[in-house]
Amino acid sequence: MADNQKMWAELGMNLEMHDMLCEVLPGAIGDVFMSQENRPEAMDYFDMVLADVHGLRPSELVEFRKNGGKVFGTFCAYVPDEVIFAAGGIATGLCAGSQFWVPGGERYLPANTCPLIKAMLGARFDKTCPFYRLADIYIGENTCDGKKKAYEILGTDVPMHIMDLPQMKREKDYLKWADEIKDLIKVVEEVTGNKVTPEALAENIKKINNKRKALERLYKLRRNECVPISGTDTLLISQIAYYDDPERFATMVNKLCDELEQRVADGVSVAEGKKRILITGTPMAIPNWKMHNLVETSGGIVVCEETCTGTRYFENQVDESGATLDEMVQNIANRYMGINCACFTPNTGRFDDVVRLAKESKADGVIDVNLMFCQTYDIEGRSLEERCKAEGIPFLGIETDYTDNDAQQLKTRIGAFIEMLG
Ligand code: BJ8
Repeated sequence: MADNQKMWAELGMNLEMHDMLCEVLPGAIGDVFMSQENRPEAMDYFDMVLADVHGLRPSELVEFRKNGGKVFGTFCAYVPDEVIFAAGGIATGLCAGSQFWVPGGERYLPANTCPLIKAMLGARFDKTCPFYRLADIYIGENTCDGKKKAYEILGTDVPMHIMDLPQMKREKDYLKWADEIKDLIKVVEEVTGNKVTPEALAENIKKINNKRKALERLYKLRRNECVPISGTDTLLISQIAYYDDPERFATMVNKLCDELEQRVADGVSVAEGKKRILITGTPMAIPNWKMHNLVETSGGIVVCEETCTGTRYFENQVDESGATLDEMVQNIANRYMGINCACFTPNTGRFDDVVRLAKESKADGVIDVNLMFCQTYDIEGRSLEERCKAEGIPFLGIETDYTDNDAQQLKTRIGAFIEMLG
């Protein structure tokens, strides 16, 4: 802890304010995670990462930078980590899931902005997150309007590169995204001073694919009648995926999956008598565990997340057969364009995904969770509800933020929905 204090001071953090943030974390971890019964032993690793979330990984990244390495902060599931690692850099997600950062963001943004965006700016400008301090450059993307404009404000304080994500999925859009990835390659080469070679890119395509495969294995295990792990624990793992070392992360997830396979064989379940719920909607950045906690303390078990802290992050591998840099870049572009974010039009692929995943995970019902003031997901929610209803899938739409103000009211609604599932 003393070492952490020194590191945080050297990163120019606001230590007094950061102490206030650190004070609430142990209580939240106890309430949300440690209160669960019958957790897999291999969750130890992820618990440890969480308990020292601002110490463990940041100290590795600080060390990496001392040796000349460059760290790239990212915000979106569309940013291809492969090319950053291929240049010898490290990509780290910049999470924005805490209410603690929202008031800081409101100093720069209208109050009616999505809490994720407000938290992004609060984390940076309040100087209370080591990841936001240590990243050499941020990689943003043109997705929703709020993020786009917020990046302009972040760019006054930190170097930023914005990727222009197409918002339709025509052939020319796939080519355009490949072009954007080539521009990103130029940026990472410039920042790191290293060339992205075909060999390095091929190696890192495999590395990130392995991480995806580990997560896919984990998610498939949740489809069993015996659900061997809670949704709350799985969400934590998906959140950590954004910033942990990819190889170590894949190893630890696979180790956990070995244990979960044994649990399934032994008939160990954390879902006895609970209703199976698929959650879809906006991403749940660390430490936003609100919905999972509410569902899983109201008679439900979350068996799948169709979100960017869920299947959108790992479904579909990058084709590993590319021989040239151009082929590899196009293969990367094709994989990422397969993500179905509400900033695209049309986005019916997401509806197909939700229906497919609900069937695969044998969900009894779907809960669509929208972060307040996120227009794209909010508007899309209506069509998603119609589609789910047409498929005979019970559906509940929820809009919420990072505060606990609505927790009781949500618990009542979720409890009633779960009861209605029979
Ligand atoms: S690929 S979901 S991570 S943009 S910030 S859209 S909640 S108003 S985060 Fe996202 Fe990439 Fe899409 Fe995924 Fe809404 Fe808030 Fe915008 Fe948000």
